[in-house]
Amino acid sequence: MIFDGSLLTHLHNARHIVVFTGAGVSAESGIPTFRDAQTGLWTHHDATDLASPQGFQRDPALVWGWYEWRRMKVLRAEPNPAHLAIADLAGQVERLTLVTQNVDDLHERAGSGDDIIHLHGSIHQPRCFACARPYAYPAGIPDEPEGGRRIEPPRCSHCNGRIRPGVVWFNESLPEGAWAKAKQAGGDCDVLFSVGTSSLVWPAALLPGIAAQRGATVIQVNPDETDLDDVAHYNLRGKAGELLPALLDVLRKFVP
Ligand code: BV8
Ligand code: ZN
Repeated sequence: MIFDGSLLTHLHNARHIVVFTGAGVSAESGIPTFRDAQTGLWTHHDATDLASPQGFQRDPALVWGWYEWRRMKVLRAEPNPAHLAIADLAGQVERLTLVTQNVDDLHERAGSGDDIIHLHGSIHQPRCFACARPYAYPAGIPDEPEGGRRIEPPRCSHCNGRIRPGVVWFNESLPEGAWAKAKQAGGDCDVLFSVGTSSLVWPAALLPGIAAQRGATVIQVNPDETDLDDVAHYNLRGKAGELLPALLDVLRKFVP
C-alpha cells in the first residue's frame, strides 16, 4: 500500500497525535456500527429515539434489550488490527491521545491503556436511572436474547429505580471533563486521525475541525465519504483494519 510522502513526514515529525475513533473502528470486530445497529429488528426504530432518555422512559424493555444485544456482541468480540495498530502507534510517537465515541472497551483490550477519553460513556458502566448509583452486571455473557429482544431492565437495590446503560444519550451532555480534555488535545496536536466515524454527531464531530483550525494535519480513515472529507488533508479510503496496520509498517521503515 502506497502512502503520500508528505503524510509520512507529518507523522514522522509529529510530537503529539490525536486518534479520534467511531463505530467503524470496531466494525471488523463484528460489532455493528451505530447505523448498522438500526438494521434488522431495529430498522423501525430511530436511533435518536432508542438512544435517548425519552426513548428509555417510554419503553425501557425495548431500549434495555437493544443495549443488551449490543453488550453481548461486545463481550463476544475481540480487538481487530485497527485497535492493535492504534495501540502500536502510541509507541511510535512522543504523545498520543485517544478519543473515542465508542461505548465498547476494545481499545482498552487492545492495549491502548486506561486513560482513553470516552466521549459517549461505556456500555460496561450501567447505573440507576433515578439515583445514578452504579449497577454491577451479573458475571458471564448473556445468551442471545430471544424474540424481539425486549428485556426488562434490572432494578436498583437502593431505590428500586430502573437500571440504564452508562452511555451518553442524545440530548444528554457529554461528560464535562471528557469533552474539555478532548478539545484541549485537539488544539495541541500536530496530527489528528479520524477513524471510522460518519462525523454526524455533535459536539464530538467538531473535534477534527478544532484541530485543523489550530494547524494540525487531519487524516481520515473511512471506506465511505463523510462530512469530514472537505476538512481532512488526507482521505485514506478503506477499512481501518487494513489501512492502519499497513501505514504503521511503512512508518516504521520511513526515513524522511
Ligand atoms: C449534546 C452513545 C448538549 C449511545 C451516542 C441538530 C444539528 C446538530 C446537532 C444536533 C441537532 N439536534 C440535536 C443535536 C445534538 C445531538 C446530535 O448531534 N444529533 C445528531 C443526530 C444530529 N447531540 C447530542 O445530543 C449530544 N449531546 O449535544 O449535549 C445538550 C445537553 C442537554 C440538552 C441538549 C443538548 C450527545 C450525543 C451522543 C449520543 N450518543 N452514542 C450509544 O452508543 O448507543 S452517539 C452514536 O453515534 C455513537 O456512539 C457514535 O458516537 C455516534 C456516531 O456514530 P459513528 O461512531 O460515527 O458510527 P456510524 O455508524 O454513524 O458511522 C460509522 C462509520 O464507520 C461510517 O462512516 C462507516 O463508513 C465507517 N466504517 C464502516 N466500516 C469501517 C468504517 N470505517 C473504517 N473501517 C471500517 N471497517
Ligand atoms: Zn437507584
